[in-house]
Amino acid sequence: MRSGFVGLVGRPNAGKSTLLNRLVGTKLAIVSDKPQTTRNRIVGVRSYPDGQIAFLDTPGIHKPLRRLNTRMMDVARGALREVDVVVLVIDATAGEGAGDRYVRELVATARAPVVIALNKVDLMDKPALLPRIAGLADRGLAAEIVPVSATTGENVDRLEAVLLARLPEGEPLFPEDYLTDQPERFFAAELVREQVLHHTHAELPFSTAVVVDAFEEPEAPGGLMRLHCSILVERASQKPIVLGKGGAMIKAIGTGARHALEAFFDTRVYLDLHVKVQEDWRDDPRTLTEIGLPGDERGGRGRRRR
Ligand SMILES: Nc1nc2c(ncn2[C@@H]2O[C@H](COP(=O)(O)OP(=O)(O)O)[C@@H](O)[C@H]2O)c(=O)[nH]1
Ligand SMILES: [Mg+2]
Repeated sequence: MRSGFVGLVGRPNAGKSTLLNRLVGTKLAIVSDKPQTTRNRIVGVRSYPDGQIAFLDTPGIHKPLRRLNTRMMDVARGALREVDVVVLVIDATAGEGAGDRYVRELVATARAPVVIALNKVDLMDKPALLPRIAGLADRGLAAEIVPVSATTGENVDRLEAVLLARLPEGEPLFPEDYLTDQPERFFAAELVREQVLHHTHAELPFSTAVVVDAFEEPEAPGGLMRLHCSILVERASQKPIVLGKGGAMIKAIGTGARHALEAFFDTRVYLDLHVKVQEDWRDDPRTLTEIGLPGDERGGRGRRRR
């Protein structure tokens, strides 16, 4: 048996979260076409007949301007340090930019072996893929390069085999049916935030957060889960945008989120949403801790497993 931690890192929008969901077979991480969707470290455990992998999804690597982004980068850097294998997820359809060099420099600091998952190959002509792989191989950053599609699942089994082979020998670290260490209210907030991202544009996706004010589990199976959330915005002018004309936008967000929550928790859900203006929450340590990004005010990073 082999077992250990595998970190999914890379540029924003490379498909790390889509890949995590594909790998664990459950939607643990929300996905959007906007960069910086993932803010936290999300663990997803998958058990195989010959081992177990704990995957760590991480925020995309970018230049941090706000305290929120600094903490997101702490999460990504922390993952690089604590995993047994690093998966550098690269969008095969995206051209190389300055940001990629930054990612390579950061990944080069990891002591763990690096495997490149060259993602989104479903969008590529196969002939165009070969020079891309050759170019990446020339850099010598990765022990192996595996072209995959997180969306279709193409070649993901090959990636899993490559990763398992590189993990240390050992018994599984978690029970066989273990999935994640994030609390349910985290997923609740994320599913609401996914709808906010889906329905908003421009600045709003970056300047919104979702905070769970109250979370009541159903008293009996099939009962009603009650969830009260605040959608934080940074400026008073953003509130009417999230509410929409006659409340149409918040209604659409609520309906979409309720369906997602009911599917995720497999129960009926009562969802109450409020939009709250909280200036500069992105730089407020308390709010950041509340949304699962603890920092120095707690005297170190929380949530470490090992
Ligand atoms: N066509 C295609 N789209 C993908 C693939 N993987 C991710 N995407 C899309 O790329 C966008 C960013 O995905 P996400 O998983 O949120 O990226 P992350 O920021 O790296 O976590 C979303 O619109 C995904 O649907 C893939 O393999 N093929
Ligand atoms: Mg993500």
